[in-house]
Amino acid sequence: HFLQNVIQHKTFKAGKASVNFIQNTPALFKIKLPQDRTTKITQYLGDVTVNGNPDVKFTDASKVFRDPKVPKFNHIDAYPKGTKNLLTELGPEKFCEWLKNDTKIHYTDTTMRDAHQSLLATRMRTYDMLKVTESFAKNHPNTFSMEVWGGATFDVCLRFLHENPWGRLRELRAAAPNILLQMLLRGSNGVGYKAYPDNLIEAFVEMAWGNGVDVFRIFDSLNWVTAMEPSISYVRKKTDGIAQAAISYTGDILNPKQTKYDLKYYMQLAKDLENAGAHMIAIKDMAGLLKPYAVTELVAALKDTVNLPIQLHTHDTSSLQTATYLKAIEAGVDVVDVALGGLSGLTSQPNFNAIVEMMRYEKRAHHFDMGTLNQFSNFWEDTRELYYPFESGLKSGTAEVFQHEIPGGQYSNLRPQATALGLADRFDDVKKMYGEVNTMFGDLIKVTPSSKVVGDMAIFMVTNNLTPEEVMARGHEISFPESVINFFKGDLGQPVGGFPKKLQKIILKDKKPYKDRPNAHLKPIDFDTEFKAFAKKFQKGFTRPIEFEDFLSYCLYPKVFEEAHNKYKRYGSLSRLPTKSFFYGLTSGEEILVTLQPGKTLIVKLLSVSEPNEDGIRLVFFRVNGENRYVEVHDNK
Ligand code: 3PY
Ligand code: ZN
Repeated sequence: HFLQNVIQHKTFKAGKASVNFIQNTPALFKIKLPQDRTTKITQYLGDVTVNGNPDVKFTDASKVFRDPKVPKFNHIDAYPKGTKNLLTELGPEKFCEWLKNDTKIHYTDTTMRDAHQSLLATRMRTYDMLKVTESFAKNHPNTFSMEVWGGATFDVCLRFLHENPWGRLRELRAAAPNILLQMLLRGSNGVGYKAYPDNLIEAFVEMAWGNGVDVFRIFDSLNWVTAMEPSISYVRKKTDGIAQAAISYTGDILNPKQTKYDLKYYMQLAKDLENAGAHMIAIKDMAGLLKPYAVTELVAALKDTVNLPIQLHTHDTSSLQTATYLKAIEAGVDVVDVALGGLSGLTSQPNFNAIVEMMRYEKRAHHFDMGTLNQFSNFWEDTRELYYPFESGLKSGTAEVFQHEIPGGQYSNLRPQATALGLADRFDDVKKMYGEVNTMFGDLIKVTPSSKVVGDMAIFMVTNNLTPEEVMARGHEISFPESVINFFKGDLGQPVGGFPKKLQKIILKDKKPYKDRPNAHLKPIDFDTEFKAFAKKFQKGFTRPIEFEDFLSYCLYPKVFEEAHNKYKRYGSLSRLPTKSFFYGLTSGEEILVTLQPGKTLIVKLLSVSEPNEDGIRLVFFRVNGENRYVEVHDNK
């Protein structure tokens, strides 16, 4: 702020500032605080210090945090050229030709999306990501792409983190302009858990590209190509980005008894996706079931079937998946998904650092400076500590996943979901039941949102002590969870081989199922009229102009958006608050720096918290940039 005062002073502007200019100009030291933002931020800090963050279910007072170190980079230097520059130069078709012909193995870094979705219930804040993004983009421009958006991150930004997901995307784009940014799109379900009107998905894709996404990984939770075709066509029509269509892998192609999802099934699926216009094919092994010897066959077969680059995604839940990558690389896969060491392994992706080492001196090696790559791993290892209440509790790989088939991205959520329903001690039963529900439902592709339906049913059955046999025998008297009923109606589309008929009747009772695309039943959004009405309703609470992107957030998650908006009105933007303070508040005497924007930094110190008065109100005293102030907080404990 002081610097801004200097720069904006008329003497300085006129180039007449002498050596004594600063000393002789007291006005430069008059620093005006952004009062409203300061009040809101201190209110948040007061609330969270007294009552805790409602999203944090337990705290450990003995926890000591280390200060994560950002690997060195030069802020002034231009960004080295990377894949984003190449895509701009070549366009998607030629870019994919280049990728297919390049013999080096390429890496997608999932640290900022799937890794924390799968290990920390998606709670990673933009604040921590932005600390390292520029450094990473400058140190490792060889990275094929950074997966940073989509999946559950959109919902979690709004629901739990007080963040605008579009703002996150724009800031990451600005910090990494040279590397492809990637998102996970649930096809016709967007970044949600149900079908949305087609024109909403189309607008979403267009705006995602406009705000920074280059690679759209598109999947359908039942591998239903009919449901993926529109999204593929929107990427082709509305963007110059890459439509990467995913085949979601389940079961085991090597199991001779398993005839539903065999090699032929996946080959046909890949062919259909190529015909639908995909630029790339991803094998999306969301639960980590694709074993090393199976991937050899799958990659070879897909390379024979389609003329597109192939990317492999897995989760290391069993701890076997590095071997799968080795075999896939030998079989000629073009890109593999990895996470930086500190956020890798278990339900997350295999370890980026270790895989680069594995490939060193090999024909397909891709050079990465290991010194800094390891520093980035350390950065995330230290940062991860701040998120300890969101850890899933899994301590080692588990081969149980080959039985229950729970996706990595769901695993870290299923335990808290079960715990919240009083099933903490019965998580083993929930996992077992998940596998049994899958069999009962006819062996499904299980990935968001179909995986959520299986999870909901498993929890429902464990809660009510129901066995599959009992459901079949007395299901007519049972009211099933809404998500399960809607699924059997056809609201998530059609599963491979159709629904099990008898169970469908038991669950639907007198409701009628349908077979066409769920989206075809939804009224298109009238963007002109509805956006105007939206802006009128919500502009008042915003200190920035309301955007069309906000309207898209609202269309996808109306209730969540409204609640986020209410929080925004009370607290303003909290994205600049350090993570420790965001989750745990301040301790007495603790001082933090909050850089609201370049040149506007608050130095906030917690002085004391009073005893509650007879109405339960405590006064929380702060010193903010040398000025004393307090906020009132009702003690809810
Ligand atoms: C998501 O849809 O969020 C997933 O990560 C699916 O694997
Ligand atoms: Zn995944």
